[in-house]
Amino acid sequence: MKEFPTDFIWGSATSSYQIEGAAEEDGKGPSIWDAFSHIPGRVKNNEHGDVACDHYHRMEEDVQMMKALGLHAYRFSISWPRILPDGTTKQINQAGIDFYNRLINELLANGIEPWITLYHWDLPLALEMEKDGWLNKDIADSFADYARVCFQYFGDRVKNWITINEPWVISMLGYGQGIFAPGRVSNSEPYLAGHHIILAHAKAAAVYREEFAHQGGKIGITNNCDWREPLTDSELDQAAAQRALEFYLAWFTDPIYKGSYPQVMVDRLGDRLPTFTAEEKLLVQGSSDFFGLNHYTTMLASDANGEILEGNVYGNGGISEDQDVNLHVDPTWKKTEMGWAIVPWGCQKLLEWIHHRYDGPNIVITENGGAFPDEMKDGVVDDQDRLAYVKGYLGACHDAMENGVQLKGYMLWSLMDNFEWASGYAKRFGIHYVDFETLKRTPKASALWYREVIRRNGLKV
Ligand code: PNW
Repeated sequence: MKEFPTDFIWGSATSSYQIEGAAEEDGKGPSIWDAFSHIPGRVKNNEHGDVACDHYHRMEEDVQMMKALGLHAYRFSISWPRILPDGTTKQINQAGIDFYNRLINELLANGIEPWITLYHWDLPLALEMEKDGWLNKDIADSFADYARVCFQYFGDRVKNWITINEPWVISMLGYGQGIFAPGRVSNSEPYLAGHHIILAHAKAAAVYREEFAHQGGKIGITNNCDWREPLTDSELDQAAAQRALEFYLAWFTDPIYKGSYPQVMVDRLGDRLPTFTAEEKLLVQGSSDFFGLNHYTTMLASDANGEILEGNVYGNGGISEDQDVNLHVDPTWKKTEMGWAIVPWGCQKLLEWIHHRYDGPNIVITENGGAFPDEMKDGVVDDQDRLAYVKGYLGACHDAMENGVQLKGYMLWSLMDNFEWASGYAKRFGIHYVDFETLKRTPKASALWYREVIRRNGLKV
């Protein structure tokens, strides 16, 4: 048995746009994902989150599902425009406040700790149309104002706050490759958006620490990162893998833990990478109480030497050239339905890389999981592939902890099948199966297994 510490936090995660539905109900304003998903061609089969899992109307049932699992923690996000319909505090939507109050109270009444993400990509559309969203520095203040509203209304009961989910995805997929909202394609905007994301996070954290210290909670940010394994042990490939990790994760975590961007980004990006003033550096450094990490996969990195090869995972767009790295997947590795390779040892290596680079921070894995081609047969979904994925990654977490990594919790993505962004409903990440016709939820084999892992506080090996 691989046993976990007695205070280890076992959780599961979702996000507002992916599960709530009720897109135009009870005074909610539109978000960039409402708009983006309704542009023909942006999402597979032109699907959208208008109804999604209808969690907005099935919240009590969903909390019972979490209780049956024995979850310690539930990570969900607040839809910014459900609370502030135009993104500003001009109007606070009481019905939105009421919904999240009911959810929080229901969780606590069932012994489940709420972990709230303030921003999981559903930016109020008005801020995009009128202010250019994350490209405008003013967004940092808008976000801090929104965060303050959340601390005011929910902070008496909520003690775990995640400001922003996955700055890399917001910047690179939203402003670089354009495959996520707001759908822009550029090789400079990602770095501007990323800069404002860091400032927004830091301002919200400062509001929490300065005005709400008496609430006694913790606030941090969640970044995503894959592992980058050098293709060969040549010095050039080793340096390429390191550079790829710096362009992915250290882009956001170096400013927060060290006060500045990685030197390699400064050198390679020139004036496309904004700079922090002395005052901003102080605001940003030390602004996260824990290291939130979403991790799914691993790629092989090799030095590109100016030549981006056919088949590079990120194509010829800015990402590959900027870091001068070729990324590939070993053809012998098994993959999930997203095409993401299943490499548990990459998870261990990444955790140890973070541990060493940032002096042993408290890490929480706020997402890990996989999409698999689930089939419901006689009322049962026997997702042995997902179960094996999670078992492998949890084993890797345990090994990293034995090597000193301060991992404090693990949240499985996702509690239930949901709207998988540009992939629509075709990609299922849930440990509960959702029938999108009837919206009925059914625990998969992985859910029944995860319940036992939580109950035993460990993995049978
Ligand atoms: C994360 N990538 O998204 C998100 O936080 C979730 O909302 C999402 O459902 C989950 O992972 C599964 O996709 C990512 O291309 C999207 O590297 C894309 C990437 C990584 C994470």
